[in-house]
Amino acid sequence: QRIVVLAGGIGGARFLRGLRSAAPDAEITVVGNTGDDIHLFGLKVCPDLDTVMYTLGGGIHEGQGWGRADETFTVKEELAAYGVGPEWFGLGDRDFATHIVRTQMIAAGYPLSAVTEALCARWQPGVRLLPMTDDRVETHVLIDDPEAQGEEGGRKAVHFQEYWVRLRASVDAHAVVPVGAETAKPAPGVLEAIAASDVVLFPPSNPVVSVGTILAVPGIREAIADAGVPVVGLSPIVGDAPVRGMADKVLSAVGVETTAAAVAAHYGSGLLDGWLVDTVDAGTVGAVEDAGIRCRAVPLMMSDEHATAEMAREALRLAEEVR
Ligand code: GDP
Ligand code: FO1
Ligand code: CA
Repeated sequence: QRIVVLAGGIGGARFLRGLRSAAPDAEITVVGNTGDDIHLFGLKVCPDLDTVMYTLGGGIHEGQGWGRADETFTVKEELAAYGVGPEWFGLGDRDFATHIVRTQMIAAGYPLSAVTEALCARWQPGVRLLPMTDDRVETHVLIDDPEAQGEEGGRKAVHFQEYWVRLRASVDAHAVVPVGAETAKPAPGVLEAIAASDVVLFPPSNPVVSVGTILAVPGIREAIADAGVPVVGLSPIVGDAPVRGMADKVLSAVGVETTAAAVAAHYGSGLLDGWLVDTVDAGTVGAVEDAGIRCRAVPLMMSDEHATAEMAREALRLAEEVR
């Protein structure tokens, strides 16, 4: 069985760990979000690709969900001693090595997809990890600019990481813009994997800044629709709130309510065939089905790998029902 998964960071990575154990013989291709990528200290950092790679490769800081286990921060402290920031982004020593290798290979002319494959040769994630594109796409968030208050257009765009990590999404997002997406091309292998897939899954990743950004790369959404295979998603919203993170902030920015049913409607019946909501949201199953999307309520908390594998099995079962 060939499965394609559009994944962000933590939610995508944890789901993939369950999927891998639920479907050990499946050929899993992950199309990873690169809109979160940021250049820091001259290095290219790809948080979502690295979260998937470290999680599936056994190197992740489990409690945090991102970055490396057993991490130290000597380089960061030394940079700070020079007054060189940003200090709000925590790059650890072990993690730095990944970004150095990546940046060096890119400078040598390798596309991000080839670099990701090379990094995965070490981590052996057990899936084929592809960036959504080799081109530069950067998600920016439009927020109020206190410096320009009262004036028309008193707003500014900040990098997604600045909004998420430095500002902790504490201010309203007026818009989310995947800068560069409109001219980006899917990375080699992405459209081919989708066309050859038996099922496409949307893990419980952020619908706006993870899955939404991947779908913003021209050709990917169309390839999924054209593949003619079941497309099944799992809600990252449980009980009208994100399980973790601040997805409600970016959902508001695109005019979508923070409910499992609203996220399904946002993807739409033109794209999505099946949708899993948590048992606490069982009351919304009817509304989702009325919108033309087959829906089931099952436990959706990824508390451990066993529970997550069961979620993956439910998603694959729903895919068979709508096939
Ligand atoms: P990020 O890039 O690290 O933000 O990760 P993703 O975009 O892949 O996933 C983020 C989403 O995962 C958030 O909106 C969370 O609500 C969701 N999430 C995290 N843990 C769980 C869980 O155990 N169950 C469900 N259903 N969603 C989860
Ligand atoms: N998230 C944080 O909340 N604080 C950090 O300092 C931070 C550093 C960091 C370094 C490398 C990396 O791959 C991820 C990192 N993240 C950090 C996570 C991350 O950038 C975001 O949670 C996701 O991009 C949100 O989608
Ligand atoms: Ca992310």
